Amino acid sequence: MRVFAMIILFLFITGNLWFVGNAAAATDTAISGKSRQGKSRIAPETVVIPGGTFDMGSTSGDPDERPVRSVTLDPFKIDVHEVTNAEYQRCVKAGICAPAHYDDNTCNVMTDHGWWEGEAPSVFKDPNKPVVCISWYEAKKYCEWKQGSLPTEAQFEYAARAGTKTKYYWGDDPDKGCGCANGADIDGARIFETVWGAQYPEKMNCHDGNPYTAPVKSYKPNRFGLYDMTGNIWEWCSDWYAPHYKSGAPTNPVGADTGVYRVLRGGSAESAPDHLTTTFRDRSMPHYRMLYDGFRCVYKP
Ligand SMILES: [Ca+2]
Ligand SMILES: [Ca+2]
Repeated sequence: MRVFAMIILFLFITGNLWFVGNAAAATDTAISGKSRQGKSRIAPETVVIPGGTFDMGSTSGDPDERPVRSVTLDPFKIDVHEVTNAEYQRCVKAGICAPAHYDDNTCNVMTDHGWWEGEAPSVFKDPNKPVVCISWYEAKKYCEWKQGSLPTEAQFEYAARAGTKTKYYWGDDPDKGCGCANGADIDGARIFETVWGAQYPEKMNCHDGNPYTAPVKSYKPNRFGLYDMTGNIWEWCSDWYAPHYKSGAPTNPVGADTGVYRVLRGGSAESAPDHLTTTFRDRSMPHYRMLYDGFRCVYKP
């Protein structure tokens, strides 16, 4: 399921970055890009999500999105955007967090030899972009430093839906998502076709402006005012992954009691539309670090 990341990163590393097109990304010029000092101008922000009951999962998605069940959540507070490189660096400077693993050959990137643990391209290190190459343990430590925690999978889906019942927070049509999310789009397809001579199999048929990660808050927020709950980077959740949900109507569910993988949610810049839905579930081993995996935190309101 990480094939798109493999392809895109291969093209980047081999110097085939000729991305054009920036038609639809709703970039806020007030917050995008670096300052002259190269520091982030994006402030940490949170929003309180009201408690409520919603139908979690999907009958039209993958089998692990079932059974659809009625979930009730207490109110919680959540980061408005993904944790940025600049924010994470503050935890590093405080002596709490280990540096993001961009250059120590412990992050999984792609070269012409395939997936291996190598150095992350510099395009991922912008202070306003989400921190990646972070294990689940490292994400958890950051959130605890912030006196929060990683979101549960139920909290993430509830926050991502923001009251909607459609596949995406903007509706059911992935081709209308390019102002709303950084996913696999036409430009990713163009890069792919140029080098590989084949059709990019699945994509949003529009231009989202970013073949790699984008600065946080580059796209429209959902109804809760949250950015990039769909796309840009996958986000670690606190739950162990299980191949199906427990049935019933739980309140504040926390996932499986134990497992091998931790849940990742939301899809990323390398994700095809089927992986960008509000219900799609990805997973990874908690010690694993990937170029498109990051996180945000939740807090008590
Ligand atoms: Ca994209
Ligand atoms: Ca995201």
